[in-house]
Amino acid sequence: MNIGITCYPTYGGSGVVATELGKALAERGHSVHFITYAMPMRLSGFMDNVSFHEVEISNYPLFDFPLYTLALASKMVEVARYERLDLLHCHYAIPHATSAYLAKQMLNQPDIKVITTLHGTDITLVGLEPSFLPVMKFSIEQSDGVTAVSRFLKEKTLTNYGIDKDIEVIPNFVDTTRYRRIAADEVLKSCAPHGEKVVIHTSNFRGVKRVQDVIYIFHEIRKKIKSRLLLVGDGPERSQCELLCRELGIQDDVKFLGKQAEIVPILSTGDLFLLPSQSESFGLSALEAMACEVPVISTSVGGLPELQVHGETGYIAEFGDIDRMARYGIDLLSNPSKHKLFAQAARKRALEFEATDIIGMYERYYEKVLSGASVAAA
Ligand code: GMT
Repeated sequence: MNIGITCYPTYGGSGVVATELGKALAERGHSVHFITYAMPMRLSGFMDNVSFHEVEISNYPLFDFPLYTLALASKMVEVARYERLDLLHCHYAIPHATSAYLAKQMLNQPDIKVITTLHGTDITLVGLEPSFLPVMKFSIEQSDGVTAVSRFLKEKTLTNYGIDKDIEVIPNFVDTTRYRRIAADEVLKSCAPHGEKVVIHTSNFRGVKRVQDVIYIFHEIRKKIKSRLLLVGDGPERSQCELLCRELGIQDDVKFLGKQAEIVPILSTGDLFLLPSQSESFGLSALEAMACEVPVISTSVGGLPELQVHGETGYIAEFGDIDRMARYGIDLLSNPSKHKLFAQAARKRALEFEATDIIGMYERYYEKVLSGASVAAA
């Protein structure tokens, strides 16, 4: 198949899923064309069957705001024509699904199919804003196929937007041959040189991630257990988080590692992963940690209970219940035999989201949509 993939190229779950999916499809012999405004974060170096098409946005003085949706639509048309695309797969509905709809109208080729994968905040947050809601509903309904990364997100989409459409649930995935616990002496030597327990959080430091809660939970854990906190990623809340660590006087035990391209050696030092999000449609970062044998303590929001097994792979608590999450953390970190069982269970659960299987689900879904099989009726 000739597949166009559009995603956000920045640090974030939807871009990671789109890029890893594209690379895996290319390895299976498909021709994959990434269409976006910058090289996706996890796409570097030459790869057979993969090309990158940059969307250029012109800055005419009359335009107060960049017209990315339109520039993307035009680039989609160009790539679809020259590369004879069979389908355009949009990750994150806003504005990608809208651009793809426009592109399809301009192409006037009913055979080219548009598939939209919903990732989370496109549905739960941004899309609900009155300025976007009608165009979101329209663009989702006009897609030839729609997938969501959890049952939670599927239900949310159907109820929030009143959409009469079948949505296929295809969960996030992880390459468990790459994401596995490895010896990570270098990272340990630098981040936890005196045998401290390692607590990890990775995110884009947006409000919904509640990184401040991570710090408060760690603050409680640290009172009982010699430990270090590794914070991976960057974003709007980072400065506030650095300030909070100083106010709590724990700055020497918290390392802000910033955006990291290679996460496995870091996760491999982990004893505990914290994800106290306010909203999380799936929780790819938790899955990646689990694959590296790191038990997870998370909230019960969104799709997290579809990934995590409470009392087996980690613990689940109510959103905002910092004390409970801290107690769970102390319990796990002070009980080595229990911790070992949880670490093994986390890895076992992650194997259920093995990339090879989930990529196959996408491939089969593509075939279904391309064959014109009905995916329209719920
Ligand atoms: O979590 C983020 O803020 C990034 C966001 C994105 O769109 O890049 O992640 C969303 O998509 C991921 C991949 O499908 C999911 O694993 C995340 O749970 C989801 N984030 C939220 O729903 C907040």
